[in-house]
Amino acid sequence: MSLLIDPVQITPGMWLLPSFASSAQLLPEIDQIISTAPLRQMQTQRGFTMSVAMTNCGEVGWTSDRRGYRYSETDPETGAKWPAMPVSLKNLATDAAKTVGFDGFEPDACLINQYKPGAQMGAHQDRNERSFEHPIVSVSLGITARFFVLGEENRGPSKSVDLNDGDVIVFGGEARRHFHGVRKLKASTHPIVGDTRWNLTFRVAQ
Ligand code: MD3
Ligand code: FE
Repeated sequence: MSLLIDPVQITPGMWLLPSFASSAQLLPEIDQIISTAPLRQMQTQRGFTMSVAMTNCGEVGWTSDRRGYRYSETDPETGAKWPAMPVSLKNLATDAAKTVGFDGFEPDACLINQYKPGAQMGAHQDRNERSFEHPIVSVSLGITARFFVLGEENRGPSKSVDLNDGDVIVFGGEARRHFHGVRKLKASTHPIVGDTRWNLTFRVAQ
């Protein structure tokens, strides 16, 4: 099935695989994860509450609080290990990366972002991972969001892409370092997912 997908290069190193993933298949996996590692709105170092609700699966998970951003082996809310990354999710990420030339992508972390209408993510770089040499694979499910990407600096012209249900993006090479974010989510409804957008980002953190 996935072999029929034509990757589209958005910028050097940034590849879109339209409809590569299936929300009907992935939603039960997400439900299982959030039943043990509940969604939470994290605090930034400056004391703001993020509008996106987050959790993780994998060997380590990304967290933020007044002490800063980091990867942790345990969920600070429960003290327990993060739920394991389901094999089906890991294989999806590995397949997507391989489709655009990144063989052997073995993520050890998956950040799960839940957007409700009005939620957004300001421009940032992902730089808490040990190395930039591995790509990041992003899976979007549910209602459409407008994603934007800049360059190595948080200024200048941006490029925008609408991310629809099932779309997968692979960020490798120079795109891996680029500032990016998500515009405020407009209210809408997806027939399976409802009034929600999910984004899963698969990373090699350690
Ligand atoms: C480009 N999430 O979780 S996914 C994030 O839709 C994040 O929830 C957004 O940015 C979301 O960090 C965008 C696309 C994405 C993820 C990681 C990247 C783009 C990236 C890392 C480097 C460059
Ligand atoms: Fe990011």
